[in-house]
Amino acid sequence: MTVKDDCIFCKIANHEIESNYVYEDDLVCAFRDMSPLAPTHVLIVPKQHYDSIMDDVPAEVLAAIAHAVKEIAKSEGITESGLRCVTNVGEDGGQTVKHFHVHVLGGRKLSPDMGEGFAK
Ligand code: DGP
Repeated sequence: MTVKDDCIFCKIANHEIESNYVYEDDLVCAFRDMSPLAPTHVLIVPKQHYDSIMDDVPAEVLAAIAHAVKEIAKSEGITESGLRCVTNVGEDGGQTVKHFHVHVLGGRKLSPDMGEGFAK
């Protein structure tokens, strides 16, 4: 298992630090963002460390993330109303935590210009 000692999302994903979890399986876990931009704002995080989606993320981890999106949508009751998935990469992408994560936002009508606090 590749984890980084100084990575907050490695610690949360592996329960070294507890968080507000909404979903978990063998490969990923999901917890509520500490600065929510919508009624549902969940972060899906692989248990192994990858810097971003640009890293060598195995297909099974990407599939687990896609599965988690659907399970979270169901449990949050936003399958029909819709949602947005975002993954930020690097400086220009506004990535602040250097552990690959996918934001799942929903529960209100989101701006079509992607300006939900991700565009500075
Ligand atoms: P990004 O800009 O894509 O790297 O977003 C990182 C998000 O992670 C940001 O919305 C705030 C959230 N976040 C950072 N540290 C923590 C933490 O310790 N716990 C939780 N729940 N969320 C965090």
